[in-house]
Amino acid sequence: MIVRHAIVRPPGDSFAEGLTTAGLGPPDLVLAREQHQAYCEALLDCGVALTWLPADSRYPDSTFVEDTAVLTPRGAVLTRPGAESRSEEVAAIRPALEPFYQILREIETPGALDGGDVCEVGDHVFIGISDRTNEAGARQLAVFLAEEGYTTVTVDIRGIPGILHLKSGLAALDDWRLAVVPELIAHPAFRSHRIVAVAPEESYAANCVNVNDRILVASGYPGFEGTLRGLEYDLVPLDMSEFRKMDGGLSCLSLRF
Ligand code: CIR
Repeated sequence: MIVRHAIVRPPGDSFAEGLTTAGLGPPDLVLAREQHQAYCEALLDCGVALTWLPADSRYPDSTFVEDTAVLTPRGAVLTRPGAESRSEEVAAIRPALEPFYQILREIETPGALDGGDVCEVGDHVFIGISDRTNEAGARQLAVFLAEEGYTTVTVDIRGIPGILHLKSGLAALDDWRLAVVPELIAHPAFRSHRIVAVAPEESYAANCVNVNDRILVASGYPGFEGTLRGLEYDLVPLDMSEFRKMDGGLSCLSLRF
């Protein structure tokens, strides 16, 4: 997919009050903002135009904009986040999407869905069933995506430690190759794709993002970086330490379309 545009929102003053299970201590807000700035510059370098939303301290997790919508070249779906504290983030993102999409479809109750559970690979989409995304939410999204010509399959990630969303453990390196954490490698949903295994001690690095044929990758994971370089991917390593403390990764920080 060619990425022409991305929506980003820097972390607000309440960032440290967001949801987390990482157990890595509180994030340093100044450093988080620097890392966010570097992330935005990397997107610009990849030829992406940015919509830079103002920080919104009403919602501590609102820098993780990816969870609020599912965007494809063919349509847009506003999500219904599985965490109560994040539900209002969707209304806050809507005005930023309206200039780009005539129709914004919506996940409705009893469906729950976080964008981090949705991984598009060519015309095929993996939808994670997680503590945030339920079967009803996945079914609603699958119907919308089928109308846009996508096939979908669900992947149940509940109970896998350290994997909040499907994309915490899975990334599309291109239209046929996936980066996958050990716990998901044998999943039948990935049988027809090429797999790049991420070592267990480097699991966090699985959340990488292809932006116009460059791969944004978390820095500090030399094994994974070496593997990708060996496969001749053009890498952009970025320090994600402060977002990791809040269970966030590279994909979560933007809505790309
Ligand atoms: C949360 O728990 O919702 C945030 N602290 C982290 C969200 C990360 N988003 C993502 O993986 N797409």
